[in-house]
Amino acid sequence: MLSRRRIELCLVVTCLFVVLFQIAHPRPAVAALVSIRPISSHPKEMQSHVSVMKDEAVTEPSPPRRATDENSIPRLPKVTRPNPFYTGEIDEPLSNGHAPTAGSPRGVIIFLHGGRWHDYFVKQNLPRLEQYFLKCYPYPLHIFHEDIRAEQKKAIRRIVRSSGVTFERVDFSKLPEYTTEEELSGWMKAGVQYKFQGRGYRMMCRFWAGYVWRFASLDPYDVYLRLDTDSVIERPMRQDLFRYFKTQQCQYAYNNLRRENPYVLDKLWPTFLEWAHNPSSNFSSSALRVVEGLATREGQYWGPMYYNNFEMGYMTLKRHPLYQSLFDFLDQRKPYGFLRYRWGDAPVHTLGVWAVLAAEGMPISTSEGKERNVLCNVTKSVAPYRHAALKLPPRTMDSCS
Ligand SMILES: Nc1nc2c(ncn2[C@@H]2O[C@H](COP(=O)(O)OP(=O)(O)O)[C@@H](O)[C@H]2O)c(=O)[nH]1
Ligand SMILES: [Mg+2]
Repeated sequence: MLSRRRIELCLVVTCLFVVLFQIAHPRPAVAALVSIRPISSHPKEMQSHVSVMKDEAVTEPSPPRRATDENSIPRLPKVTRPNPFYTGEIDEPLSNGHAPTAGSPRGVIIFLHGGRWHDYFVKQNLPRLEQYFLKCYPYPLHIFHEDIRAEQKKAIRRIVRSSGVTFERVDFSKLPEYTTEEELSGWMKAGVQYKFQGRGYRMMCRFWAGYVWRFASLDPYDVYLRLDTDSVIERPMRQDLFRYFKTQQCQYAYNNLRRENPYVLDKLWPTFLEWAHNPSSNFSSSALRVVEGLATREGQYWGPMYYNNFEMGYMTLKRHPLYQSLFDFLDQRKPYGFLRYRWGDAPVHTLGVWAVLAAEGMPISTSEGKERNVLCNVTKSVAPYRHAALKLPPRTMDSCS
């Protein structure tokens, strides 16, 4: 029989061993999950690699970060999930653009050309963007399009004299495997759905909500500004919006937070909750409580959305494994709400942005006056923006400060 003293000794040695093992093999944290990988110099090669990235584990939220940590979501591995809209047809920018000044953030302005707005784009939107911003801060433009014509490209390049413009074709022709054109037509006629936008618009919402962030052509950039062809910068911008975004320690910037039409939100919130509670999502209950706090009032989802004609953020936010996993869940699982119920990209990216920032322990609030808040309304402070404004002041040349 072992003496009591020997048993105690054994216990002490075992404890010591456990402690030493913990030190040598710490638990994986979020930082490990999003470790740096080199950027591929072969974007097409990367894009055609369509294996679904395994959702890596976020077992618990990382400790709260200070709002002062600059760009504190670490650089992420590239998104290697499938991208059905990718075509590989891309026109490199002509040399008319000059590079942003040294030390500027690696920013890009992204558009999707198509739908009914071409005239407004070339007559109102782009000339003002050129005069009021690019002339002083020549950030590149990346214009995705379905079928833009050669003369339309030429006209755009004639207007945007200060920046390089890249055109990249996207393919909205194929529906996902889970549906057919016939079934989609039925969905678009069911109930109140006939009052809302059709196939092209619904594909556009899937594009902006998730697939656009998978294009390897956006790899060189850290911060994006997404504008619609009907978004217009009304007056000269007195400072570099991208620099402002960084120096204010923003993670995401918007125009306004408002309520989506409840008729196009059918089942979005329950599907989000299904994703959040699904163990393979690795979304912590504490992060879910944060999102619930912002997205519900008296227990009811109120359909908040960062109005989608203007938004800005770190690429790391939209490429985050949690964001992309949420998007895939919403896009690929029943009820297939983008196509069936015309879910907009705005309420979806609002939930996705909050989910990521909550999981990363960032200070977020819907109240604009809050000091510690990485969500910034920049159109009040820096970027005078209007949606489809018709009565506009004349375009005047303005000297850069
Ligand atoms: N390629 C393509 N672009 C589209 C289509 N529908 C809308 N867009 C573009 O997507 C953006 C958003 O469309 P918009 O009509 O402004 O939507 P809203 O802001 O939700 O009212 C705009 O830049 C449009 O030019 C489409 O069917 N195909
Ligand atoms: Mg719009």
